Amino acid sequence: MSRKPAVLITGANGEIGQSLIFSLRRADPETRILGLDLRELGEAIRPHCHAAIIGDILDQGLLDRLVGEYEISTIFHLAALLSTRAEFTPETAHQVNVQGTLNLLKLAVEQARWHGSTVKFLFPSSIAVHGIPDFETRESIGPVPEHKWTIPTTMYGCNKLYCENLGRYYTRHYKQLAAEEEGQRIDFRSIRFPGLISAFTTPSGGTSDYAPEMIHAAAKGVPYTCFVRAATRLPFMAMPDAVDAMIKLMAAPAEDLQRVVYNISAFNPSAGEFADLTKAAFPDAEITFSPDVKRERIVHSWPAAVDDRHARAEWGLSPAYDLQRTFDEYLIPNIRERYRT
Ligand code: AKB
Repeated sequence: MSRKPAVLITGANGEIGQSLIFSLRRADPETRILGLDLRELGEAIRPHCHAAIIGDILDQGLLDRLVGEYEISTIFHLAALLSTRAEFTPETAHQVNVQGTLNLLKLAVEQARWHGSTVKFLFPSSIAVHGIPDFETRESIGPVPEHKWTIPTTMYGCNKLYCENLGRYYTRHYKQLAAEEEGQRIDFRSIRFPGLISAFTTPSGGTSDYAPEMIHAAAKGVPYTCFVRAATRLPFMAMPDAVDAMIKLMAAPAEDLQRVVYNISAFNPSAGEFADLTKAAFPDAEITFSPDVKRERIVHSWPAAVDDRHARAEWGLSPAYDLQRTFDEYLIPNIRERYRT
């Protein structure tokens, strides 16, 4: 039994989870982190977790035990099946991405009831909630705001969009017809992430993976065939800025927030520009373009740029890394060190 408030992170072993754990602990070494993942937590992050829990967000018994054992004040619900993987197993993706999120929202309500205060809930949504019909349209519409073009074409996009709505429901309308007022129990906040690029981990199962795959392959001296055309543009962000954005949004006073879901982005290079910067850093890199029509169609259904003015105005989104700085100060030095090239 441990009744000090704890932060629950699902998908703790994933790309975002690992970075988030380091950042939270750096900001406050006393933070009690419960790291939950299907796989055993990596050695580097395990010492930073008060408890490392191997388990499934679909295991109701496990979640019930967490409610009984801990006082959870904050949840970062990062566990998900990403867009490419979800297209191979759409029903499993729905189970994990939607049922898993519902389970966590229910856990948050029970926690809030149990200890009588609001539970904060961060949900990472995605540019995949957008669905743009074709390449020409995406080139002509300019930066896309949160409420436009929201008819996604992927299972992952459908899941994320629905869960944004679930979170809004749990925060603003939960059991609205109940005889007794529930009061506000969950404070759900969501960020629509662009493609993310980390120097320390490689993604798996996503469709924005071509950018990080390209640079990690170049550093390892492995040829890379990019599955979108060189002209394809997509919003991206360096991982430290993504984590910083989550921490900033969670710290923002509720009265400053006008919405539940926020677009964010930092830069939006074409795949060709990304390849040029990669080759400038690794002159021997072998990068070719051979578009995979189906995966490229998914990328082209996402915006080439997003309008993130609400995040900037309401909670101070201000990415520190533009594209050049991401390469010069974050990716290249850390990736070189990682592969010792
Ligand atoms: C994916 O490619 O599925 C993710 C995303 C854009 O949310 N990286």
